[in-house]
Amino acid sequence: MRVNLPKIYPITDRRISGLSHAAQVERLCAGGATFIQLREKHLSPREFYREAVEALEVARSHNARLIINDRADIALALRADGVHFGQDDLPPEAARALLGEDFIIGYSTHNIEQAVAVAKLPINYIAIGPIFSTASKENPDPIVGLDGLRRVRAELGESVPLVAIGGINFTNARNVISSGASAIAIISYLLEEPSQISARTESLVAEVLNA
Ligand code: TZP
Ligand code: MG
Repeated sequence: MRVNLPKIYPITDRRISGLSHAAQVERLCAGGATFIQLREKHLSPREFYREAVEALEVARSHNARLIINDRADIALALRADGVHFGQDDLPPEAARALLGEDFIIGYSTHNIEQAVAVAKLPINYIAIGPIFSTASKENPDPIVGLDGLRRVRAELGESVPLVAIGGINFTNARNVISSGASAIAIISYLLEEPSQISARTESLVAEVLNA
């Protein structure tokens, strides 16, 4: 399991930002993001594909990597950099067979048992959350907390790329990283003020640089 993750991993949301995926990627990259996930829960696959083509062009122009949430078919059709699955999506083994060895596959988990169970699968990083309470996900799982994150890190060992998600912002970011996260995935803190997306990204990248 290997992928070189930057510490900041923004995730797009059209409803929170009021912007297209491409416009969000543009603002996030302008602030220094280099690894971004497109997350789309409402558009049809065809509409999402169209938006993702544009977003990928923007990402490529900034040398940023782009991960597609939920949809291996769209990720493959686009030749994106990777795909991110939850517990109800395509099994990672099936996705690996479809996508090949070079695709990044990330997998969301919500407790220590799930995180340990998926560590043997052909994936590149494990996500764990929600660390804190979040309004960006429908029906979120119980809060994992920083203690839970520390326990997951201790169980997995130091070498597993571990992404923390859920309720992370400027104020708690350093604590999340010092509790064992390789990277922090963020939706609302970066997107809720559309005019501040680049500025918030830039200050967060600086905040965690030496965390
Ligand atoms: N999975 C666990 S929490 C979450 C997802 C997709 C939402 C994170 O959004 P925010 O706004 O950074 O709390
Ligand atoms: Mg999913």
